[in-house]
Amino acid sequence: MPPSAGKAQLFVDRDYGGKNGTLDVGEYNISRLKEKDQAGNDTVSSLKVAPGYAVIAYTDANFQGDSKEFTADTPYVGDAFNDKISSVKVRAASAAKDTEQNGDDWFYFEDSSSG
Ligand SMILES: [Ca+2]
Repeated sequence: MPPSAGKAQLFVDRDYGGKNGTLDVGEYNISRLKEKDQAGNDTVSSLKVAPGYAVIAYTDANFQGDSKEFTADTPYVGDAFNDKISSVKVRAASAAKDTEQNGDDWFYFEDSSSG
């Protein structure tokens, strides 16, 4: 199931439960998102990511501390990040790779139908 809106959705409880907030592409300090019915600082336990996008979660504000990239729906973010996420970045998952390839995607194309 994709996020209900936006490109990512953060949930306070495991298995996509409890209060939650949706995010579009961007960089967020979670403390600034703290509103009723949204996921607050140091509360996130699960998250959803729209296909083709990535969430990079940080244990501290301003994208500091430990970080982990999530590129798929995650029913539990893991002990290292549970109730510790304080800032997140949401971006297209292919953005970094596209930059590295510098427009040379053509040469990586393979026709799988030819065996
Ligand atoms: Ca939680």
